[in-house]
Amino acid sequence: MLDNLSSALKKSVKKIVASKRIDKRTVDELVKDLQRALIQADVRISLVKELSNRVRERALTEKLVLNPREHVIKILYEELIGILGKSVDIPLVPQKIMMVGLNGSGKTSSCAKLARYFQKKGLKPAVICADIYRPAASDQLKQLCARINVPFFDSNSCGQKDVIEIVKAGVKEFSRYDVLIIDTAGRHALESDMIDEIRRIGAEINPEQRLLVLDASIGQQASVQAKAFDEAIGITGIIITKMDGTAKGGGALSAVAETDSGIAFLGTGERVEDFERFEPDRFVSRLLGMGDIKSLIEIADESLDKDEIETTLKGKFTLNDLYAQLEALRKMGPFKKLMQMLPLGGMDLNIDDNVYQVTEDKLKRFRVIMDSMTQEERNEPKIIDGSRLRRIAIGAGASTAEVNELLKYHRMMQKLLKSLSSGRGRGKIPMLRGMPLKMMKNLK
Ligand SMILES: Nc1nc2c(ncn2[C@@H]2O[C@H](COP(=O)(O)OP(=O)(O)OP(=O)(O)O)[C@@H](O)[C@H]2O)c(=O)[nH]1
Ligand SMILES: [Mg+2]
Repeated sequence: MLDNLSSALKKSVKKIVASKRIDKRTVDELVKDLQRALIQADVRISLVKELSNRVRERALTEKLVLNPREHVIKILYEELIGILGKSVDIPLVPQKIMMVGLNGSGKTSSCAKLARYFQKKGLKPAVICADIYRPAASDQLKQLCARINVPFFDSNSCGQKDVIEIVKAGVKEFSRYDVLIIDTAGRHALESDMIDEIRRIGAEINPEQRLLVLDASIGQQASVQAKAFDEAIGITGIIITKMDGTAKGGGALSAVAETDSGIAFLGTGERVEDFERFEPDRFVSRLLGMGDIKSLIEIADESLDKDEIETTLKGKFTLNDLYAQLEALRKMGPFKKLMQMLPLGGMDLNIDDNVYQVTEDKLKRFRVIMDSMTQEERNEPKIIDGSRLRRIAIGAGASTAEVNELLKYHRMMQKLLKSLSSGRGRGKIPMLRGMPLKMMKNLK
């Protein structure tokens, strides 16, 4: 998603991280790169200019709270959220949602995606097709709904031909469901008969949400459409689809951010699961390669004991700690994925791939080898010399190479965790604070 923009921004961040000093030249270069990247993503030129002025001004005049590099990255992050991010919350409550938008924008696909979204959140969705003009429309939606086990209603379900009658019958039929999603027919342009029809459906069922579906490839034009639909029928939120297939997504996001409407969801592919809530901070973090900090904190909160981590990070990290740590990490999911979620984790950290490949089998082997060590050796692996190594290997029925592998692995983790814990600031998860810029340095 927005690969070009993202790689350009990541490159800029990398340059900042690598620069020895943050001076006017560095900032000017950053601003130039930023302008190029945003204009290519179809962000309005005057908006790009405003943003670059602000970045330049803030980077050079604001009082430093962080180190200069972190300071500039923070400004970049905040300013990008300022132009790309205007989100709206669709509450997880029983409600009726009407989907509107021009032809081919992705309404029908998004109905199914949205249904699945609510389903995953534990609500019972049902879908009503109010597109009576395109014969294939009903089948398309019906198939999508069947795939995700969501009940579906259309003109065939009630024998009605009139859109209002169909919707009325559908709402009645699905009175026991939590979230009713109503697909409507699109038109090539904002035509009065479409507006009239949507208005009539709206007046009949009074939906809590009227979501406008926009194709990301329209870029800056998104604001024109958003304003027009909002004036005509009142929009409560926007879904931007096909973020995966266009370089102009940044233009669409920034254009919407300038209107009164907020973005609720993004469509990121053709599959029903290619759909996500639009959360500006997460979105921009990802664009910058700063990882999904919030997600990581959530996952970590669920599966790790904070005090345990604190102790591990503060202490000297023995082999015993390694074992406990590995088990905890295993609970959190693939380590590589976790590393990518860390701030700046998307960048090449130059960590040996072995770090990621701790399989369950290997864990068991490591355990057996550790069992063959004395308490002293586990606490102070440095004392393991050649003869101790051989003794441990024999005791564990392992080769000395295997024991060495464990020791090497331990050293690698020790180094990694040490660099993580040396980040400044102590928060919920200490290693997430103080941005691992240091980590990058240490691992280079
Ligand atoms: N790559 C990609 N394709 C999408 C996305 N959303 C929708 N599509 C595709 O876009 C095409 C049009 O999507 P529909 O959901 O049928 O659009 P619609 O607004 O219902 O179209 P009409 O009912 O004709 O107005 C289909 O081929 C979808 O598979 C997306 O997020 N990414
Ligand atoms: Mg459709």
